[in-house]
Amino acid sequence: MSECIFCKIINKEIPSQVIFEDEHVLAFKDINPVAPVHLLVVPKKHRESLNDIDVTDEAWLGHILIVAKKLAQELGIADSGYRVVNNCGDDGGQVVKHLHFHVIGGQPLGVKIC
Ligand code: DGP
Repeated sequence: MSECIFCKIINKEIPSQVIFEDEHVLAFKDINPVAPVHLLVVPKKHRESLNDIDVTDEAWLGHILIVAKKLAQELGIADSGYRVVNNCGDDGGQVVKHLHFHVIGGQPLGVKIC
C-alpha cells in the first residue's frame, strides 16, 4: 500500500474536499489555503515530480491544465486572474512528493519571483 499522502487522498483512504474528479485527475482544496481559492490538481498516476514525467505522460499532463482552467472559470476567478504553480524538488519548495499543481486566486496575489 502506498505511503504517499496524495495517493491516499486519491484512493479515498483519507478525506479531502474534492472539487473535481475524472479518470486522470483529482482536484481538491488545499489544507493550508493561501488565498480564497486554493486547489490542488493532482494526477491519479503517481509521479514524484515534474522530473519523473516523460513523453508517455503528455496527454494527462495537458489535461491537468485544461482542468485547472475549467475550475478557475467555474469558481469565478478566471477573469480577475489566478496562478497555476508547480513546485519541483527541494529547491523548488516541493513538500509533498506526488506531482501536483496549485490553482490559487480570488484576491490579488502577492510576491512574484518570476
Ligand atoms: P507543495 O509545497 O507544493 O508540495 O504543496 C503541498 C500542498 O499540499 C501544501 O500547500 C499543503 C497541501 N497538503 C498537504 N497535505 C495535505 C492533506 O492531507 N490534505 C490536503 N487537502 N492538502 C494537503
